[in-house]
Amino acid sequence: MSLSTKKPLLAVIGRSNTGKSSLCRLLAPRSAARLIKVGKKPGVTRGPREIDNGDYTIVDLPGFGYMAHASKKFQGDVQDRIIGFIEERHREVFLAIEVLNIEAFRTAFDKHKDASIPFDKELFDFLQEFEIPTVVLANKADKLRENAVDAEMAYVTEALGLRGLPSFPPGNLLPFSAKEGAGVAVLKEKIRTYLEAFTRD
Ligand SMILES: Nc1nc2c(ncn2[C@@H]2O[C@H](COP(=O)(O)OP(=O)(O)OP(=O)(O)O)[C@@H](O)[C@H]2O)c(=O)[nH]1
Ligand SMILES: [Mg+2]
Repeated sequence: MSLSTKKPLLAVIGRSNTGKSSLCRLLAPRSAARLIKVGKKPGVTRGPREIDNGDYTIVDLPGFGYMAHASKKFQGDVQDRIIGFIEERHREVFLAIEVLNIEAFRTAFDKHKDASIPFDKELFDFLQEFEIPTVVLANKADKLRENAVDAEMAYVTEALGLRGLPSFPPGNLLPFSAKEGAGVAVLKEKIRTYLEAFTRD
């Protein structure tokens, strides 16, 4: 086992193209950030990729859902790998960040909700079952008009069933923009708090 895998893990998960790797770039040291691939088309990260970030390790997981040039079977395999990762490593994870594209969340979620439980929701519930502290990051907020952000955040609260969850403080749903750096200071503070609580216990 390499040294970095022994550090507590920050798991970055979510649908493809939501900005997970862009977020990892913002958190990682500059030398590592340069090596993280970001792309316009969904399905760029085929990881999980582990990034050493000093006292913890960031894990950039591949995105689920639609991916360019990938079969349905491959997409299903990715979901299985994300679930497998959580099952195997949950004891090491001090915080999971579920990244959403807040501009597209409602449309993507509505498309699936009658047929099955959308994977966004399944994944969130799965993290709670393993008692992994979770932050839901409403990324790409810069794409919405300022007065539209609140309504989309309220939709996410309903869709993921975040209201009144003892394991989920309301402040853990954060508006964010990896492009403009909005929300980074608040997020870094939360990461510190959860890391300290994890290493203390
Ligand atoms: N407008 C805007 N674009 C963003 C933001 N964050 C990421 N992007 C863009 O969204 C696209 C996807 O970003 P990635 O960071 O590669 O997304 P990902 O979730 O890692 O994607 P996969 O690895 O394919 O699952 C890129 O073109 C980014 O530049 C944001 O906050 N605002
Ligand atoms: Mg990626």
